[in-house]
Amino acid sequence: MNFTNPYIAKAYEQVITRNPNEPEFHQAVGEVFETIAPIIERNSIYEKNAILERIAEPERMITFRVTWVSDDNKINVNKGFRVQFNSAIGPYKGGLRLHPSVNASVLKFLGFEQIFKNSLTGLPMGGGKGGSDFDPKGKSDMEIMRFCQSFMSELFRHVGPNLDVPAGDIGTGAREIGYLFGQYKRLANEFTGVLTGKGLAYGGSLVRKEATGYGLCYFTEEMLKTLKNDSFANKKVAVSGSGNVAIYAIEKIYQLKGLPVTASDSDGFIYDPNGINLEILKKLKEVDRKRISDYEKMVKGSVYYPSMRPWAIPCDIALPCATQNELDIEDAKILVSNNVIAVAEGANMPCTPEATQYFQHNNVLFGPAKAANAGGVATSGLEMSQNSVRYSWSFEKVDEKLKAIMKGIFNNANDTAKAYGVEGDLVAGANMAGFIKVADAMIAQGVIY
Ligand code: NDP
Ligand code: 2IT
Repeated sequence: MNFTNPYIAKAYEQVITRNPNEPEFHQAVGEVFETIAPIIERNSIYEKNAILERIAEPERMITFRVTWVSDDNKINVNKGFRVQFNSAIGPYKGGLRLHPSVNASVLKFLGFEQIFKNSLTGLPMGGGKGGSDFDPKGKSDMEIMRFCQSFMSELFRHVGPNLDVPAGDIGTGAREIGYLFGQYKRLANEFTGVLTGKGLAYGGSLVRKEATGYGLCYFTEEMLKTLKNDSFANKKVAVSGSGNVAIYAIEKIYQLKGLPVTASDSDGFIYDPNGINLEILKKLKEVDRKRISDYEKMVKGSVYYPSMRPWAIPCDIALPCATQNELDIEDAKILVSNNVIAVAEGANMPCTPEATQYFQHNNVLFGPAKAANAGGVATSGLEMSQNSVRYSWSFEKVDEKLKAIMKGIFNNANDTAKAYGVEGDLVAGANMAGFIKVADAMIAQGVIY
């Protein structure tokens, strides 16, 4: 990282020395610090209030032991975490990731990103993230239940509907949220909206399941329309991942008349030139919890490749929806040589900084994660609103609100980029727009003398 502004350079250096061996966290902070220089330079109030030093330090970081018993009666131990990063504009809000790669660096990068993403939604939500290095793959339902109960047995004292409201992320879907909610309710002895992504029968919101994927497509459609007078119609789309975000991005691509041709998991990807069969994909992943390689046996004409990166398949639009750093500079070069027109991040930080810059320098429209995938947490915010008034809105109403929020996020990022002299740079626009609101709220609330 090369910062020309000395205050930003110093604040970043401090993040590196204070948080050694946390490359994902350094990357996420570096990307934000790099792009908000115009704001820091135009307004000395942020330096005077040490906002960069403060915003990059979590308000609270909780780590705990999670002990659970597997089906063979063995006692297992995992690490549990909750990073309560920033509560300047609302209660901490963000998902729980269950994946063996989870550690403090990964959760701090996710929690840091969440601050700005949540700010962009326009809803009153602070930033947080949590999870465990528990691997849900191959575990029985009962093992998942026992793990979730044990995890919540510790977490429950740190969360609450006006304090911190977790939700899903990688490895945490409807099943896990159900078990977590049940345990919270038992321990707290109250029925309250402490988690989002809940089942519809017990306080969940319509559209929450679809929200991240749908929102990603609403954002991309708006970006295509405004900046290129174009749309998804008749476009070939490469999608990575085959989880919650990828599945509902694929569903919305079809509704917008595009053709999604790939889906992947951590073992490999499937290329289906006729368009991914959504019904089969849903059954495979949501019901049977199988691998994407099984798709090839079920759909004629499809081909399975044992590599998790589908980016060499020629496409007009690329939507990385799996995990961080899954699209690097080599992938970016291939996509550009195949004339990709737009890339939008469904996952958090899926493109490396070099890949992002390569797209931007080659006039590829680029929708950064904080803006493009904010539809999930935005709809979580709508779930919180419905819970607090004890009412459920219709699918159409929530979907309309989601669409308006995504359009608003695009316009905010685009207008902010223009206002600060970096027209068309949605990475900078989103970071600056998200930052200003949080930083101003932090200043307004003062510091302890
Ligand atoms: P899921 O667990 O539903 O699906 C994750 C998908 O990505 C799976 O296909 C999984 O394959 C693949 N994947 C996960 N980790 C890796 C890895 N290390 N290497 C390769 N492939 C991997 O998660 P979601 O769809 O919810 O999340 C996907 C991304 O979207 C994440 O970055 C998440 O943070 C982000 N996101 C999610 C939101 C939500 O509302 N759920 C909201 C905003 C962002 P496999 O099964 O083999 O692990
Ligand atoms: O990364 C994300 O925004 C999420 N995993 C969703 C968080 C939420 O609280 O809905």
